[in-house]
Amino acid sequence: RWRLKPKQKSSWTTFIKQIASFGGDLSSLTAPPFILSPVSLTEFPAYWGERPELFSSIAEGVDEEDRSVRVLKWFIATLKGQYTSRNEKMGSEKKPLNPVLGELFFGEWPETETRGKTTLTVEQVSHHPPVTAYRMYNAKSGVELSGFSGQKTSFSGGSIIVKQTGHAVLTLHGLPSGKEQYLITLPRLRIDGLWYGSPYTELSDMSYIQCENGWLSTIEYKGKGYFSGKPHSFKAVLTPPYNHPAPDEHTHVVEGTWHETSSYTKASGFQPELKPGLGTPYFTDVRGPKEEISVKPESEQGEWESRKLWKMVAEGIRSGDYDLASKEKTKIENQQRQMRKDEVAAGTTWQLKYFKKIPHDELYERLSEMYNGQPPTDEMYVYTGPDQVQD
Ligand code: 0T9
Repeated sequence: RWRLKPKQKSSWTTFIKQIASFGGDLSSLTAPPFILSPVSLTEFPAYWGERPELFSSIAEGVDEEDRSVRVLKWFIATLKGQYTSRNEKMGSEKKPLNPVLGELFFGEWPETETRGKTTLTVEQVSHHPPVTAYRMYNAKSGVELSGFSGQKTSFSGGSIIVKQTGHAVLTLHGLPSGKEQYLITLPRLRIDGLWYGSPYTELSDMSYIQCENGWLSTIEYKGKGYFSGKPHSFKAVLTPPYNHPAPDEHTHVVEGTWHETSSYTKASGFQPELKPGLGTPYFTDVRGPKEEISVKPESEQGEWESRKLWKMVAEGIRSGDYDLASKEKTKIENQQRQMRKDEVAAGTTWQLKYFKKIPHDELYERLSEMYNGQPPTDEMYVYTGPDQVQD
């Protein structure tokens, strides 16, 4: 069952034992070279946009119910990219580069006949612990996603358990009925397969998509051996607001696997009108290709942009020159340490460029109480860059 060569095996075992006894911020541990990814965590928010048609067409929903279905569909369709794409591309889950404070990532999914341009802005807003803020916006449809992402990790039963801190807010601007917002919570992860040297991610527990008008999707995640026996299984139930006149007829249940297909197991009397190309017998079918984000070449990027900043480290990892990778990584870390020292000496602090931290997200406070009693204390990073929407 081992996928590793004997020499890798011993360094891997040492690393896993270190994780097991450490149980804190994994980003600070030194992992064996073969598990390193050349991609920084600041690139991960791009997974939200890799089904651009599903994202922009949320605004085409004819009413709250239709739009809630579309938000759920888009969300489920992003999970494959978010949680299995490293396995597909690199053979296993890998340790991403740990972003530096102020690291930036920009990209877009260009306009086509069927959709407007979607842009992504990402900024690393904290280094220890790592926190990434992001904002994705499609001006033509008025669909905007804002959020931030951090992780709390622990070790249990041979797996790394990752509780995601942070949440996302999807806003529909410019609907005839006014602004409409959805609060999206994030699932819990388990990194399995550690002892065999081939880590992969499984999702567990529940996550929620709460529309401020009362429509609520409750998504339950199970792995192999639970309700379907298949890995990457989920069941989503979308329910209408409590005062809806016909709640049962308007409850939707979708079941399947988030990396392949899912279908309605209880369709409401209502079925969303789907655009050509979006309609299949499935609720989601993500077996086909997704669309990766377009990013400017490194030669046109600024010094703080992720791929330029990590260029040499990534080159070292990609080519197997781990001495180069580690030398270049040390350079970046030393520069960072020096900057922090200089700030202390000057009595200044690092200023974020595209986001502003607020201690309490008003939407989170208002909506989180509606479904799972989470204490309303979550902060938020509000986008302050160009192209902001006033409504
Ligand atoms: C937000 C996502 C997140 C980031 C990653 C836990 C993890 C860092 C955070 C949660 C995205 O929207 C979705 C997907 C994968 C998550 C990563 C998987 C992972 O293993 C890493 C952690 C920090 C490690 O690198 C652990 C070390 C190693 C033993 C695993 C290969």
